[in-house]
Amino acid sequence: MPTITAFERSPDRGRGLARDMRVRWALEETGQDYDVRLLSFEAMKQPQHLARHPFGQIPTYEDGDLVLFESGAIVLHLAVRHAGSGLLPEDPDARARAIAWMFAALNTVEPPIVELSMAGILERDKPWYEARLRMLRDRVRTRLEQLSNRLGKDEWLDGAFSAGDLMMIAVLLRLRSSGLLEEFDNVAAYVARGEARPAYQRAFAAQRAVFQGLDAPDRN
Ligand SMILES: N[C@@H](CCC(=O)N[C@@H](CS)C(=O)NCC(=O)O)C(=O)O
Repeated sequence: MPTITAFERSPDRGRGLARDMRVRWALEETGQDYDVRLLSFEAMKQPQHLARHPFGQIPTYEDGDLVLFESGAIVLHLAVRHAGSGLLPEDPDARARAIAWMFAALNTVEPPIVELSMAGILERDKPWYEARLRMLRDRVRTRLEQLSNRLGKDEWLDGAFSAGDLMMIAVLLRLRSSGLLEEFDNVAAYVARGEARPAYQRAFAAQRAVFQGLDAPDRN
């Protein structure tokens, strides 16, 4: 059974924003049981974990001899490995487009979102904070508007739900408390469709149970 790593005490207080959430979601979509190794911030920087993750972060994924880091690489591995799960389309062109959406989520949409949330944590006391906040919110808004235009009235980004949607929705969820998602009805509805998936719900409950100090709920 694969083992992933996650925060022992997630800074998001169990709101599903840490990046193990996207891996848990992919594991649930592909029907895989998994173990979780919970790590303190200190343990993440120790040699044992640095051997798994050169940057001392979570999540990681271990299955037999395979040790992976980077949430995108892990989700892609799961989608390829469990081809029948439908996380990647069979048609080669559609598959390539789903992977492109994964990269878009991680490389184009997530960076301004991370910058916005980091500013809220680290720069709140700076004299220029309000002006910077406006600029960062506008940068995120630009991406949301572009995504909204592409999505239009469609249910998912490119045909059936795929790993591209999983990654995009996992990234967009980090905007939950910003009020920005609500400015784009179709994007907000898209995120809600993702959250309504039973696999997402199971993953969310499992990571929340860690924060609440409970055992993970029964998966059946
Ligand atoms: N690009 C990496 C980012 C990993 C990352 O930033 N993980 C955060 C938790 S969501 C972390 O471990 N932060 C603690 C730290 O960097 O010390 C991925 O997608 O897996």
